[in-house]
Amino acid sequence: MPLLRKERGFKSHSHHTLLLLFTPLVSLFTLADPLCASAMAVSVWLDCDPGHDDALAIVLAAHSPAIALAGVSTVFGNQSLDKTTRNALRMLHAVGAAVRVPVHAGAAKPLLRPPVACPEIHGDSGLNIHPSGATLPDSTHEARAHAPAILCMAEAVRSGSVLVCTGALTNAALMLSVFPELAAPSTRIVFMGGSLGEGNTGAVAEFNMQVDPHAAHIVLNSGADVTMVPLQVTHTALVTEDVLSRVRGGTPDAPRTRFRDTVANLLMFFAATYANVFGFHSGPPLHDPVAVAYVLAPELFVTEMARIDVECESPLSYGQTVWDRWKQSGRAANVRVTRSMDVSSFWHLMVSAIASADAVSPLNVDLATASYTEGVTATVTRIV
Ligand SMILES: [Ca+2]
Repeated sequence: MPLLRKERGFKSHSHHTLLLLFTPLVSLFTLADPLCASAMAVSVWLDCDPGHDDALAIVLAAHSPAIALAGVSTVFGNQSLDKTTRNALRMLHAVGAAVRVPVHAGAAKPLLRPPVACPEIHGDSGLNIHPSGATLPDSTHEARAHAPAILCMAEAVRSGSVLVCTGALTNAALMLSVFPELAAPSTRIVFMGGSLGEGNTGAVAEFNMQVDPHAAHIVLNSGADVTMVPLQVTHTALVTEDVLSRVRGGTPDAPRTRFRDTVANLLMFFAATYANVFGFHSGPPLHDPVAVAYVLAPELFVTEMARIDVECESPLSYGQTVWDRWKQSGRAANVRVTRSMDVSSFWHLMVSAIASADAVSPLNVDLATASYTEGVTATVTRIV
């Protein structure tokens, strides 16, 4: 039996192949007939801490025809909860999804450890933009406050949504603890985080795991169907100059829009901090959309069932995802770990989603002279 296998995933390969071939066509159906698109889409609840790579995860989740984005919840992490919530609202506004996708503010601090933030990578706002770019405007919408985030998240999961986590696992751990009936294989959780080797916040710990290792422990030992997207995979999704060019429109004479320009300038800020802090000079790794891409197109990934435990106590290595590669512990596998992905196809999905968002973004509309309705193709403002 081979150690590695191609993932069969949540839907058939033939559907995905058709989807790739006819993405522009399907995008039209999304606008013209939401029921047509939703009939074939996987429902996703995105739990995030935007964050530059979370921002692109929002683009991918909100603008992939094969995903129906049921809701977004936020967590402390890249910045304080207030800031990550504001950033989620700003990105959903920018992609023209502020009305159809509700935002819920979740946990402001880890279960046990003191809260942290990551301004050295994401800036004071959590979503700083390159100085050459325009400011990302605030949304006119606010986070929903009628019920706790984990209650709404649980309702979505109960209805079949896949929970995609791109920040600390605090909200997911709280949901599984408060609603223990969801700690079962029918609950599907895909998270960006962990490492099978070196870390990015310390020698061996990845940031999302290190900031709340106790939450990660709860999720990994919950009995849910858990998939981990570790650094070894996300570090293959580098925002190269070629990727940046495609984000801007693909060709030198492609129409530049405020939306594309904003996304490019967010990525340029991210590129600068990753170059300064980690020495990534070929472009920063766009971690979080990779977890969304796994739900969208699992056939692009090679996966392996594995035993993963989280170190919660050691001052030297807390947050380390300890990978029992050679099954020395004798304990059962508890996590599906992605080991590699088709990087070219990942960028095809990401760039297609950016094009879809660009078509309806209110950032492309001069609101002083034109009206704007969410989901309707925007009048593009070209930047010269
Ligand atoms: Ca994140």
